[in-house]
Amino acid sequence: MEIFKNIPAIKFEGAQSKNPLAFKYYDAERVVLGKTMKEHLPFAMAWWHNLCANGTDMFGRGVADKSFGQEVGTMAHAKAKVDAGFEFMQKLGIGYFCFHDVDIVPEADDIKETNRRLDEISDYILEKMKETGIKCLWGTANMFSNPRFCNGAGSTNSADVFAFAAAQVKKALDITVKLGGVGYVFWGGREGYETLLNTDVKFEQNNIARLMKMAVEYGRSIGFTGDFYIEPKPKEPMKHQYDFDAATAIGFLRAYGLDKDFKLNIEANHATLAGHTFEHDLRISAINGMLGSIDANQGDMLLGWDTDEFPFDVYTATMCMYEVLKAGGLTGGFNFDAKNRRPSYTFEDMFEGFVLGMDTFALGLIKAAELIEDGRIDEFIKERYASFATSEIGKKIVSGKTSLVELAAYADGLGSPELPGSGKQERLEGIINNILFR
Ligand code: XUL
Ligand code: CO
Repeated sequence: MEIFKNIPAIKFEGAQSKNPLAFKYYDAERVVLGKTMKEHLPFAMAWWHNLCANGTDMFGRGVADKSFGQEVGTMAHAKAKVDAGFEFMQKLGIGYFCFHDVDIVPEADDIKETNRRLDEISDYILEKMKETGIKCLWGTANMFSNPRFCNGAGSTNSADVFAFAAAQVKKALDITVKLGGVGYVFWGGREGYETLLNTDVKFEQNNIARLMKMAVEYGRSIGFTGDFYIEPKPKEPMKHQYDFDAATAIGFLRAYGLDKDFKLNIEANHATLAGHTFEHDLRISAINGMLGSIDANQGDMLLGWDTDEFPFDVYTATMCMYEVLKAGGLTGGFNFDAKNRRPSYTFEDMFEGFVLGMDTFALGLIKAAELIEDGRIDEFIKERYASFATSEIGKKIVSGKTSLVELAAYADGLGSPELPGSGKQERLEGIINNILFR
């Protein structure tokens, strides 16, 4: 039974189209730098925002009706969400989805019953996957919504709650493997603290690492060959979260020997909450060989929280795709961890959010490819460090064949070194505008 009745399959109509339910830039088969857009941009739908969230916020109840004709909180509703989700992804040409355990079934009072429901719904999802060819990008366990996780999951002070979290991770891994997921995510929403006055940071971090190690051991034992991901976020809901940003998460993974099995899932709005640009966290991940997947969304410069908006900012999407192209692509994909604004509560709005996001990233891809082909940025950076490639002393520094003593003796002969050359930021920013708007 068709759920989104008045909404046709979304087609590419080109930049001149005024049809809100058509792609202006995302042309799945268009080839950019040797690969199709579809290959460059493995888009995913986030089950939670798209099929569960109804606009409820701290100040008011939901506005959007996501019952899909069933009583919310029942297994019939869980199945209706599967039907809605697959129809939605098919109509948009989205190849992947991401889920938390409790997005796909209502949580029962007893975990044995929740797990039974997960088995039942994942059978149904698997059928739909076979029918449509749509795949699972990643799964995860929600270890932040239930009150038992108020002090964290891996970082909790309660051994029983830790055990419960472990049980959820185990089951979420089972389901992710059953659905052929490419990755498995840890987003540590409550893995942090409200005050140091009641917190043993070292103990909590050791325990988070213990949970992750057990997840790796179990995952590998049941045939999971994909990547585990940490999704860094500095704060919200906790005042301070341990996976603050890419650099912090990489340090943590290396300190505990988890860096071979984990990569990062970088979310735009999390990077900006950490006081970075999106592209900063992508670059830090990429240069450390840990850029795995992306949660595509954007925040609001004037709001200090995680607004999870559909990406609209083409500058940022261009800089993101520049990083992704330079890194040779993602092993994961682009999950729209994004939700419609509360007043955009219709089914049509759900589609238009994705049309906006997919078009924004398609434009970002086109423009990032042009930037690379243009070559001026690359050329400038190469020139900027040329003294290390051309001068004798520069070559010695880079090859590690010198010492403070030798460099000090060299500096004695320099007098006052010449200024290091202009950074030319304004010229480079002009090149970006030139490529974006020519
Ligand atoms: C929260 C967030 C999560 C993770 C998965 O800010 O991004 O939805 O992506 O738990
Ligand atoms: Co996210």
